[in-house]
Amino acid sequence: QSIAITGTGVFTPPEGIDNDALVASFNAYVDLFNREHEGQIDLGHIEPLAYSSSEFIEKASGIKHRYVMVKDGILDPEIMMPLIPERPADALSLQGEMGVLAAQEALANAGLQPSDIDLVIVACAYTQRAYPAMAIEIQQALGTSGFGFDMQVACSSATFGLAAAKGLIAQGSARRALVICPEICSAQVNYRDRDSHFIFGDVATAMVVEPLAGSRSHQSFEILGHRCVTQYSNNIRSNFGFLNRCDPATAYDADKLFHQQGRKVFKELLPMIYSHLDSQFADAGLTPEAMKRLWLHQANINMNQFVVKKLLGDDVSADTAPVVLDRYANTASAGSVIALHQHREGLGSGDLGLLCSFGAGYSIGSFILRAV
Ligand code: CO8
Repeated sequence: QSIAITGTGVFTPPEGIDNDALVASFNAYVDLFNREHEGQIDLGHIEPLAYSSSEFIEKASGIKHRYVMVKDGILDPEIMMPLIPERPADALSLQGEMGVLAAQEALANAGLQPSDIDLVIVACAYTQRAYPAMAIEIQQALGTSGFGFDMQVACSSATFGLAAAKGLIAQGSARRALVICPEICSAQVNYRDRDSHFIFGDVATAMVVEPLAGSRSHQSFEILGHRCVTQYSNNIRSNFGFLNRCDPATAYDADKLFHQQGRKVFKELLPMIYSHLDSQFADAGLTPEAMKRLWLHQANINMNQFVVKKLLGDDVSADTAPVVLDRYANTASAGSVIALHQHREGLGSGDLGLLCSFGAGYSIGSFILRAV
């Protein structure tokens, strides 16, 4: 049976931060640090910190702005993290709330009610707790039936989640699924790190996945094929985890936040993406030129331009490979789904497109979709 994405939704957080505001706060932190460590710096025992710049950020990444769930604290050079009050156990969690809002839009676009769904997969870079699963909380909040579970594959969580949903529907374990990616990346950003303080933003996305036959959606994307691959690398890493508190001396060290060797990632991941897509297209009996739209992972504009050029050559219009990272920044797993949701118009029935994630792990997940 043909399985399709029959509805998508995006919840955009209420607050935004542009590069200039972020850089002003980072540079105020640099001044504070260098003043505080003046003696050590003068003796040559430590290096002074260097300023960040909006020009660098836009040129190196394409990012101009990011949304965050909670702005309070992020721009304060004495704090430099979002101050997110803990909610009581009987209240809907922050990540649950984002997920529900994205899911409701996806359900409306699919022409479905929560009771039509019997599988919820929450797939994202971090879940705010281990159990009960975020998916089960969202199942309860929405009023869906069946079962739910969480999965984490960093930037490829959405595509791997989509693959899991498709497989479970195909084997008869579920009728219809929601794949929800509530990403609160701001909580894992090291806003004191010049190399990465600008990279991430928050968002939630949702996709309804179901058999095409009987779908009530006005706009669906049939899944023609997909391919997932992983290959271990330490070049994008966070050591945050449930064992942190068992070593109190290191529990709050900077390695517990996102950190990466951005240049190495660039160099190693691109060839992996090229060969992955080459073999996927060859096996599907298709050429990249058959793709009318590329909904690519949104981590870095230069990286995306390399992928687009490799697939389609030089003369590619902006709407063929839509960019959302200028406003949303890197939103881990959600970026390619935001692109799909916001740039799904203008395709004729039968037109093909590629939904593709790549990132930490390393991991790549790619779907060839046909507009219905
Ligand atoms: N302001 C001014 N100058 C700077 C800054 C700054 N903020 N930062 C670095 N510089 C300087 C450097 O010091 C360097 O100076 P010099 O040449 O004198 O040594 C110069 O600028 C160039 O630095 P880089 O070589 O580091 O700069 P790049 O051009 O490589 O750009 C990027 C850096 C933007 C990080 C780029 O390498 C990149 O984006 N690479 C791809 C990485 C990628 O895609 N990573 C994926 C990560 S996302 C993911 O997998 C999800 C993880 C899970 C979610 C996490 C949620 C938090």
